[in-house]
Amino acid sequence: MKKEIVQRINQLKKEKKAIILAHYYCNDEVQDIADYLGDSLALSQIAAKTDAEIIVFAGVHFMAETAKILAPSKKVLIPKEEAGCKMADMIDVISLMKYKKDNPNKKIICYVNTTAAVKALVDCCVTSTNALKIIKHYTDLGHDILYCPDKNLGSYAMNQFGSKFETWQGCCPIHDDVTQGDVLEAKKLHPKAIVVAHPECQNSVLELADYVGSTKQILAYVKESNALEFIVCTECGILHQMQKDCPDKKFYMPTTMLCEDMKLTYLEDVLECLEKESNEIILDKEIIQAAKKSLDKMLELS
Ligand code: CIZ
Ligand code: SF4
Repeated sequence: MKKEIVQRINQLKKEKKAIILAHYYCNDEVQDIADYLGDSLALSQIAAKTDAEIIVFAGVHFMAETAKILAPSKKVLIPKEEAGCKMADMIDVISLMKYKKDNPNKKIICYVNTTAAVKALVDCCVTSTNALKIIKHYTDLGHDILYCPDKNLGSYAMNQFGSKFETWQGCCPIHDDVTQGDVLEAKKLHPKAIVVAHPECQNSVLELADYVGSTKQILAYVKESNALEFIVCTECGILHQMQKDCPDKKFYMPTTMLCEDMKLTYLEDVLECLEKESNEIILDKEIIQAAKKSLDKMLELS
């Protein structure tokens, strides 16, 4: 059955000049049929460069929106329209506009895990791969900044640089729910394991980590490391690629760390989306233009 779905997807991809992009946090079966697998930024950059006419973005809404902003002339589809991001939902346009009015001198730096409308209001975007570098760029220039919406990544950056700035009080509940106790427990069970963590985790967890980085950076670190066992503190979907890259290494999670939104998409949904060309991402031209400025600024600084 699944085999037939894959065949049909491949046939439609050819007929319609379509490509499928999937995030590392997606269900394994979706990762396996993707033309490109990556983090949200790498995938959006692929979207911008491809000559495909249709892009099916298997991931959550903000990721597909980012692809649309960088590739506005392409048809960008998301298999499951309701796939959102709990962190992106923690900041909205009205609250951010009010903040800007009350703090007219702040430079506002925002994580890519935000809606296009929020990106349209900020000075620069960042991803987990380039956040430290870009935040440092602004603080070194003496700017007073707001980092939004992830308080954990914000305070991680402050700890790294010994600087102080304001952060929005948002977070990713999947990463934020892991406690230092959970990691200590996992370390007790696997004393030889190296701890790798995503900066969306609480700082008390990051303090225990041997390596902190984005999904892409964690994958590269684990591949190159001589260690054979790892405690992985990020969304569990990453294990699929890790196990493929390193079949002889062992990976443990401190808790389940599963993002339900990232797991909404199955092969059937990708097929239906391709067949019907449904759930197209439509954004206002003005929003695309303004949000693209913040993304371009990020690309310039990273
Ligand atoms: O930007 C991304 O793709 C996310 C959400 C995680 C990461 O670290 O790559
Ligand atoms: Fe959003 Fe967290 Fe899910 Fe990533 S893992 S999509 S940040 S809720």
